[in-house]
Amino acid sequence: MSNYHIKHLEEYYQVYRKSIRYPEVFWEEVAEEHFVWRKRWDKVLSWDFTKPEVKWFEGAKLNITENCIDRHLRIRGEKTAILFEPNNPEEDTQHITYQQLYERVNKFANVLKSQGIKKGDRVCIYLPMIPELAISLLACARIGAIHSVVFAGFSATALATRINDADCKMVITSDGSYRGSKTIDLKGIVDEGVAQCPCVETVLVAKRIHSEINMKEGRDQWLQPLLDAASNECEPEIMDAEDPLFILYTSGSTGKPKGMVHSTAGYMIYTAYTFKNVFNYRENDVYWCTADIGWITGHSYIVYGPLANGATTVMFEGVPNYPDFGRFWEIVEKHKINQFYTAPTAIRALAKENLDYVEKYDLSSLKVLGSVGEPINEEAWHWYNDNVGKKKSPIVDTWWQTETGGMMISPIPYATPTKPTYATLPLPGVQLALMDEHGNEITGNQVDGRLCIKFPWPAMARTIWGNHERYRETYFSAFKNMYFTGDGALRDEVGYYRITGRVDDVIIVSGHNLGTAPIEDAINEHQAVAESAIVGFPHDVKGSALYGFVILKETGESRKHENLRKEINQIITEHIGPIAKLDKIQFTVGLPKTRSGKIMRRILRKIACNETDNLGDISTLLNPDVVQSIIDGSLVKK
Ligand code: 6R9
Repeated sequence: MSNYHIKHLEEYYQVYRKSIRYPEVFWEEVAEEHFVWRKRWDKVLSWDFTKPEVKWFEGAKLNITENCIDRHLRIRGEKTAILFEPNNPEEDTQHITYQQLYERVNKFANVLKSQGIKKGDRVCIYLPMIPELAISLLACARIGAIHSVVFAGFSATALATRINDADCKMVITSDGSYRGSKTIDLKGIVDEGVAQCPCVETVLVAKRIHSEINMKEGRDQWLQPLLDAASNECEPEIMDAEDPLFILYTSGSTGKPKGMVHSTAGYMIYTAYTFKNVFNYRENDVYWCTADIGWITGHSYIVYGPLANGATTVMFEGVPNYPDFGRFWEIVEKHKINQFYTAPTAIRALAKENLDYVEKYDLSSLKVLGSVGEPINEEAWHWYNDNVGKKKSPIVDTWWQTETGGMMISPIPYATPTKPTYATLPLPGVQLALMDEHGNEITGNQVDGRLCIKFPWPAMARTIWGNHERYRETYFSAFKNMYFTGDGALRDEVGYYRITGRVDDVIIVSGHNLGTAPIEDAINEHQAVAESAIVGFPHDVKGSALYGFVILKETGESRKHENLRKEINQIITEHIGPIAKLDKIQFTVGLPKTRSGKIMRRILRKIACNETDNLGDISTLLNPDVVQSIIDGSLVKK
């Protein structure tokens, strides 16, 4: 891609205004400048949010892997595309060049074909963070098969539900995986899950931990011998712009997970454009996103966005605390990482530990720090800024969703002045609206409301797999002609946006709307507090009152807890006002979290309301054990 970057705030506003006034011209220019098209589009955009139907670059033909791999070979063939950092720091890093990536993807694509996978077939990928994961996504895309990656931490039941929903013919997995000092029997989980999936004909198995596993005759095949026998040339399948590229499941507030369907051309240009601008990516930078490819962040900003830019993207197999809490920083120093992208939950966990773990390493290569997945609280923001970025690397707090495909609100580094806890300004092409509960747009600044998007952007999901009506109902029915995000946001005096949390997390106390995030921010400011979560519970006078679950850095003696409760409420009063004071504060060992690190408030709400006999499915939690400790009021880790 060209070297063009937005360089200062005024330029951002110019680009933004143009992108809003002439969205089709704007995106057409992005598409024309940077990509390989087998056939040009007939029409840039057609859309109707009532159906809803959105089409970008209709008539165009392309293959995304030609754009992510083939076209780099001439000038970047020997450049590292994927830098694989294993779980065990003693094991060698692997550098996969663009040329090697080309060969490995082509071989893998030929294996898929030889196993009967054709354009439009769904392939489930259940792999740890090893190179085969990125390669298998690209191999599917090479032949036009639709990949459906399931995070390899989900249970057998969760896996089976997703395989059946998308009617996958094949599952790609490994014998097992490493996670810190542990190993996980992935193939065992797949066996249990696939037993409930009549649609699965083949299971391909990569070797990672060399464990003894069962191979089911007629269904299971070792990957390596098939790769060895395959040719390293595979003609790319020429796809329509709107052909589905992948399905990725996200959990809704109710019902079964939603298989969000992303299409090819729009997703490609949007992830490429946002990657380059939000990370200020320059040729020869080394970029690292710590997410797992099992989440949208990994799809868009480990695989497709970086590779479409010919970047070097790091894949890390391990965890932040193995062999110790310095692992992230050791890797930053070792590979001279320039852009580092992680989640607030990881930052908070590391901020609890001794600063020596950070200070030991040379982090001077860092130029941009990213945050994604949840609101970043003020304390974590400062810790990240002070200790990792040394106050010289801008933090890009990027707001977006599985459904949006790419980042939507974020500072442009070195152009947009950052402000702690603010995702700041919409990216070019993104038209936001804040709506009130009567369906009216709230104009002006210093206001808050429900965050909606008024105009299509290229990477938006096109439907929910097999259930278009649910797609319409969930995202396009709350507000006329708008995509509703499910989040609340405020717009400050200069037009910066701050995400205030899921709208379903809003708690109304004595008629005042309170977002959970600002209260949690305030509590986390207390020096004894590691993390907290707020929910509402019924109250005679106030309607709802606030219940806080608080993790302390050190449990300490219980006689001190009463004082701590007072101090926490004092801080809340100082930050927000007495209205936001908590009626109940429970100190706890942990908070129930989803695999991607989001607090499951639904469960905490039930505990706060004493409805513990009906907690719903907790099997997909990262830490299901913690639920019983909270119910018991125990401060001891199980
Ligand atoms: C990319 C991703 C989406 C939800 C989203 C919002 C929350 C994500 C955020 C953020 C505040 C940010 N969220 N980024 N909240 N600030 N920078 O995380 O996708 O897993 O689908 O989650 O996450 O609530 O609606 P996904």
